[in-house]
Amino acid sequence: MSTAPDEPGAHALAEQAAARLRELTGTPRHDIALVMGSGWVPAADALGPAEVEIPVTELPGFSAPAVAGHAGTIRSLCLGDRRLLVFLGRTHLYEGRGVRPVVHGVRAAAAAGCRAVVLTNASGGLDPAWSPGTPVLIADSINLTATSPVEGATFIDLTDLFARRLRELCREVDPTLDEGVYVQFRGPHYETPAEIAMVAAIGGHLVGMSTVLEAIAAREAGLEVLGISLVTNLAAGVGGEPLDHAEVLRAGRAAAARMGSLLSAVLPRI
Ligand code: 8IG
Repeated sequence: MSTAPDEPGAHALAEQAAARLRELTGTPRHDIALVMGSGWVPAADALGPAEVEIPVTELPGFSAPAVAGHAGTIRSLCLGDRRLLVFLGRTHLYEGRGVRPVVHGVRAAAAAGCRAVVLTNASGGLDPAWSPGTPVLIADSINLTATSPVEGATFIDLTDLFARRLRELCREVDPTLDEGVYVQFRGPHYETPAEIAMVAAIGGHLVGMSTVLEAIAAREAGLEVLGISLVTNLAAGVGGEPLDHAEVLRAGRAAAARMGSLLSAVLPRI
């Protein structure tokens, strides 16, 4: 995306956001960032009360999220000896503002000192065994957005995009957790059954509209990435039911307690 010559670059803008975050939280650095997707806000509540909660629009480079169920605030809180930065809501590529705003939170978190990011989302599942409300670890991903957050000829290794170490930590806490390959579409429409058949053919297990571009930006910034997807519906044509955003939010609320205790157990060990 082209920008005016006097506009700050993406990384400079992230530095500005981190500086303002330090002022507003009175905290010199944060350790772990969490991005809470659709239906994940109740799980964020389970981490404990925010010491500071800031509307994202108070920080340079953020805009108010457009989607119901995406709160658009940032919390700072301590869990054990870790200082968490929790983003309630995210910017999606389908909002049409380009890639930079989609990954700005991750870049701001990196500039704020975070060494790891937990990216959560809600998704459609291709495996009929995943009933709505099933959490699945993201083992790898396929980017079908036809874009990248990386600007210029910077070649980022994505061999271990979603850190094996962090998936194994999650499985020590909950050995029943399944894993799968997450496929990011631009959206905002859901897929056709033919597209879901394509996803199955190329090795995908989960479909959604977020996370992969953020994970790439996080790797560029040197963060470890944990991805957890909450399957809230069967992908188009798998279950025979039409897809519905209200169903997504309901499944999130129902799974919140399990997700909250998983995160509370895993975060202190990251
Ligand atoms: I929740 O079935 C949720 N998000 N692309 N497809 C895509 N995104 C989703 C889906 C889905 N369910």
